[in-house]
Amino acid sequence: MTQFLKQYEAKAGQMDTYLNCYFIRSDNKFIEKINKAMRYSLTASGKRIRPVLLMEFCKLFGGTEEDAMDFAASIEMIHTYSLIHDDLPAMDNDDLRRGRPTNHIVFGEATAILAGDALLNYAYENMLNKALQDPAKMQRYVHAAKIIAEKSGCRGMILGQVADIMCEGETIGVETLDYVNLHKTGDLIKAAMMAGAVIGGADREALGKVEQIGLNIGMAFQIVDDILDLESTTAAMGKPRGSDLRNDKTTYPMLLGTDISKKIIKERVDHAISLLHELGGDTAFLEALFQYLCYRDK
Ligand code: GRG
Repeated sequence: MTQFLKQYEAKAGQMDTYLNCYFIRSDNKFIEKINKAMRYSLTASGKRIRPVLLMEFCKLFGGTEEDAMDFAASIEMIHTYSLIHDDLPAMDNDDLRRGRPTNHIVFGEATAILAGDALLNYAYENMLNKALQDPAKMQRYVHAAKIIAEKSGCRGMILGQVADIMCEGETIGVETLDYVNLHKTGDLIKAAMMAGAVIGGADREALGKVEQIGLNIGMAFQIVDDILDLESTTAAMGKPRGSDLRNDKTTYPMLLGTDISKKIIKERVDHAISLLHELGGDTAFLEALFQYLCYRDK
């Protein structure tokens, strides 16, 4: 295993441990029920990309792990809520997620909706708690929480999901596809990087660069996901890796072919890495992480 993978697994593992600490056992059967459903999806084996990005961008600007941990956990809660809701029968109607039956298959639709809602609210509770605990850095924490709220809400990830649903079954071009990808996938990745940078102390100019890095990595990440779906479908003769690949959804490899899509991924990653270098500091791990995320084969 490469040095990078060892480091990444250690950081993701640390995040797993931390996420587990947010839930306490209770004798109250109602509390126990919602906690169980939240924890089921949150502690399943996700890649923990967003919390690791948040943490690393915080450190790049001089912050510590302790400064960023609650926000890192919170962004993973928001990501997990979006997956639970996306899997519901009213949306993608998926049976499997993170190698397990989806939340609504195990707990029922009503509880799955509530578990998603609860994770979303718990995320903001934890972010605000952190802001209140550290008055000296309250401004940074509130700014970071605002970025996360904006980029995951009706001008960010949710907007992307709405656009995606509205485009189902329609013939769309690259411009519309970029709009969907930018918001649905790119905005939360961007928010993770920007929130980390703000907590670490980035100034306005640096934050603008981080936003551009997030945009490019988020877009590249979605194209990779679509190529992997297409390749696994071809390999399995009609069985998609996840049901994200559906006939009614347009993707980059469907529109432009795999070779051009891979060229676009490389252009975006190269651009992100050159902006990262402009930020200065020790960027080696982040550079390797971008390459891992955008040149992965599974
Ligand atoms: C329902 C509000 C709402 C939003 C849904 C995130 C999302 C928007 C839908 C999930 C489906 C999907 C394929 C989204 C594109 C982004 C993406 C590739 C998500 C998967 O992220 P990973 O690969 O997943 O980081 P893990 O499980 O590793 O965390």
